[in-house]
Amino acid sequence: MNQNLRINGERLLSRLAEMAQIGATEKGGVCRVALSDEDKVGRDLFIEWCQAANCDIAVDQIGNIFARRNGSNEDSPAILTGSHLDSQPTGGKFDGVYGVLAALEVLETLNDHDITTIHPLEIVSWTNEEGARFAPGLTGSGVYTGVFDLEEAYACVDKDGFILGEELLRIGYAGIAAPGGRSIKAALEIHIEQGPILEEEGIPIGVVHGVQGMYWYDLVFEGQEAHAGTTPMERRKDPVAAAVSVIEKIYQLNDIYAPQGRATFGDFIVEPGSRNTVPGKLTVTLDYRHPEEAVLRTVDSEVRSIVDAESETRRIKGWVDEIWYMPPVTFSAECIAAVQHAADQLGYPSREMVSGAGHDAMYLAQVAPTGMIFIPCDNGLSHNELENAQSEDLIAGGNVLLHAILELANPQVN
Ligand code: HGY
Ligand code: MN
Ligand code: MN
Repeated sequence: MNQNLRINGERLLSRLAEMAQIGATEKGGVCRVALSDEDKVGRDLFIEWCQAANCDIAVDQIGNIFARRNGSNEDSPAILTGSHLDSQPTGGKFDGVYGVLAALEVLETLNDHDITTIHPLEIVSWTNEEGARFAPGLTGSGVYTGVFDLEEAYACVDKDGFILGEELLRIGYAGIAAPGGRSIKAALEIHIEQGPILEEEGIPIGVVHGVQGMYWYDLVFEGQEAHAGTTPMERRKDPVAAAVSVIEKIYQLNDIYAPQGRATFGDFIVEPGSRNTVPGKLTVTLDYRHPEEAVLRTVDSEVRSIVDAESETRRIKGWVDEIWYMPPVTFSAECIAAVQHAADQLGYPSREMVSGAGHDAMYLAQVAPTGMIFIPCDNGLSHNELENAQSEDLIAGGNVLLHAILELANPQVN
């Protein structure tokens, strides 16, 4: 009966378009950073759709939103699927949102066809996946799985001095449910690849086997403020000069681990930030990723040595603040198989892959068998307002999610 089941593609596409209006930017992207007014409006719309689909809604103390559809065996553990609604400041229309709305579309399709799964289905929108405003990211799933402490998460402060816990209260999403402990049999997250592989190979479905690991650092360089005109170069304690050589050396270090190593210096905070004053302090953010834990550990120790050596040479204080470490993750064979079966049964070409981007599924994998599905995105572009995905791929992914969930939610009694 279920073999010919397909999602309502038009409904999925129209909801993606409607959600993309919230925080829409001139270049066609979205700005819905975590716990902003725009994030609130997006959350409200998602809950409105879930309530119309007769879901039971729960919001936990870190603002994660769960929408539950009962199964025939109400006491059995649920199949959980979802992603995040928050975006980068210059984000795209599909990063995260696609995983949340494709999950809702699966639930709606089951409603349309009056199909009751054995296991209940829960769809989820996690708080602050991106970490763009409040670092680190994966806050909602990290608190849910016990990796992050709730009070520490509440105390996170953004660049403008706003506090995460207060912003959560302000937008009305400081729920009452204690994070964690929901009874989950398996979890799936569908997402755009955010990289070039699927599109280059002309393959619509990625069967994701795991996620590479990552470090987030603040590289801090502290020198001495001085006059730009009167201070001879040799007398300066210039944090920028130290940072420039550290950055160059880290790029060279990463060349050793090419092509998989990824070094990103995403933000520079200069103090006092006056063009005619030699800066007193420079903070450079570093996001370093690689699929192998041993390489991550080596690079970690090398980065620290490089900062120490260059700071001494430049007669300044330099240090490394480690913001976050996420080890590489391997997903569950059961979930990988369910995704592979669904792609094969639907006749979609697929390929195995490891995710270059971080996802909430990384933390979910610590508490339940977890897997991911990827679809291509144009030019592999993401974290960019021009992010785009093709309708046929968005719909194909939704159908794979539907059938993978049916397999996991209705285990065949042999
Ligand atoms: O940074 C990441 O990998 C994710 O897209 N937030
Ligand atoms: Mn994402
Ligand atoms: Mn992202």
